[in-house]
Amino acid sequence: MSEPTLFQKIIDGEVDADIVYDDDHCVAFRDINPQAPTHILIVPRKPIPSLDDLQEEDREIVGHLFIAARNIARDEGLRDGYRTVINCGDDGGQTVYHLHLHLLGGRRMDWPPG
Ligand code: D5M
Repeated sequence: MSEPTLFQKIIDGEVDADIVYDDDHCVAFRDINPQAPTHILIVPRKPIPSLDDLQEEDREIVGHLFIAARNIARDEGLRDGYRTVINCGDDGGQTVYHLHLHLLGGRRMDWPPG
């Protein structure tokens, strides 16, 4: 068995995090290095390494992550909009290989991203 990722340890309660939401399918916590006034990571409990590893059977999980993001954005009061991001692989800027959706808000976002 491979070593559990940092996010798996957060899900399992072995590493502390500022958890803002959790349910049967996902856990959401504040990013330790926030890139916006609100920066939350929404992580499926299933340890899917990256977007590139998604299987057909994961359709519902992915939809669930986005519905959770919408609900958390409302709870965080992001009335003027927000951004969701999934980094995939080295060129995509992924550093933790447990799929996660970034929810960023509270400031105006630039485009294109860096
Ligand atoms: O995003 C990985 C993100 O994970 C990055 O924005 C920092 C964040 N991070 C790293 N360690 C922690 C802990 N311990 N708590 C909360 N957030 C953390 P990626 O898309 O893989 O680059």
